[in-house]
Amino acid sequence: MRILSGIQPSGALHIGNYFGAIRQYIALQEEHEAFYFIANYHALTSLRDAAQMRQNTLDAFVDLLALGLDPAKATLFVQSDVPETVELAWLLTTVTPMGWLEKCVSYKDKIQQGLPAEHGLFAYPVLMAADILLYDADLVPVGQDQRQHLEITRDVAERFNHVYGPGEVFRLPKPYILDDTAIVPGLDGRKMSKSYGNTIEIFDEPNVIRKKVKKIVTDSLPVEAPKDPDKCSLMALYRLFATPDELSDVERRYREGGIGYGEMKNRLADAIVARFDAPRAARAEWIANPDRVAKVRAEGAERAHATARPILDRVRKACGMA
Ligand code: AQP
Repeated sequence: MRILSGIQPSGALHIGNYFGAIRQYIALQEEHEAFYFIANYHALTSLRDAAQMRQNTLDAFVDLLALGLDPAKATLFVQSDVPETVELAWLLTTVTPMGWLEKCVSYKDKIQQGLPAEHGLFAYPVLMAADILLYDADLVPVGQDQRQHLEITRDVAERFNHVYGPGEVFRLPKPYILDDTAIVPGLDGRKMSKSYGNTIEIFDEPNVIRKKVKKIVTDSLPVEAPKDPDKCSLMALYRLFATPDELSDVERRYREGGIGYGEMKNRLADAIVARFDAPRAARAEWIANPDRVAKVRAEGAERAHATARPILDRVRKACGMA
C-alpha cells in the first residue's frame, strides 16, 4: 500500500496538525511505502513573502524530521522540488467541473473570513488531486477538514479515467481519518486552525505553551461543581495526551465535581511540554546540521521524482500530450 500526504508551510505546525495528520504519518511509515511533502505551492495561496516562504518550508521540513519522520523509511520532499505536480494539475483542471469546486466548504469558509476570491484558492482541490494522483497513492492520512477535498480527488480521477479510458489511468485513493483526532479543537473550541489564530504550536517555548493553554475557553463552573467531560475542549485536548489511567481518574473527578479548570490547564500544559520534549531536542540537532537537512531534501526530491515521472508520462500519453 502506498501512503501520501502533505502539510502546508503557511505557519508553524500546531498540535491539530500533529494529532490530525503527523502522528499517522509516523505510524504508517513503519508498515507501508510512504511519501510526505511540504506543500509550498499550496501555501502560496496565503503566504506571499519569498524569504518567509523559504524559511517556513525549511522549518516544516525539519519539524517533521524532529517529530519522527524517518528518511530511511519514508520519502520526505518539498512539493516544488517536483514541479511535475503543476503540469498534472493543469491536465486535471481541464476535466474538473466548476460546480465541484464551487461547493467546497473550505473555500467558502476562507472567503467568508475575508480572504480574496482568487483562482489559486478556488482551484486548490485540483492541485491537491494532482499531489495525490501523481504518486498512485492508495491512502491519504488527513484531518476531517480534508475529507471533501479527497472526495473531489476521487471524482476527478474517475472522470479522467472515464474520458481517457478504457483502462485505469489513475488509481483511486482513500482518505485515512481517525475518529478520535479528526477535528482537534483550538483555544476557542473551534477547529484548531492557523487562520483562526487559535493554535498551540508544537515547538513553542514551554512558557508560551503554558500561556496559551491558560487562554482555553471554558464555562465558569466552580471547582466543586460536577462537569460534563464531553463538553469541554480542555478535556478534549487532554484526552490526546493522557494515559488511560490518568484519563479515567480525571473523567471521574469531572463527573463528581472536585476538579477545577485551573488544575486541568496545568495538567494539560505539563503534558504538552513533556510530550514534545524529545522532539524539541531532536529539532535542535537537525537545525545545527543544515547540510544533513539539505541531503535529506535532495534525496527525497530524487525519490519522489523517480516515482512521479513515469506516472505523469502515462497520463500525458493517455490524453495525447505525448
Ligand atoms: N484542528 C485540526 N484537527 C485535525 N486535523 C487537522 N489538520 C489541520 N488542523 C487540524 C490536518 O493537518 C494536516 C495539514 O494541514 P495543512 O497544513 O495542510 O493546512 P490546514 O488544514 O489548512 O491547517 P490549518 O491550520 O487549518 O490552516 P488554514 O488556517 O490555512 O486552514 C491536514 O491533514 C489537516 O487535515
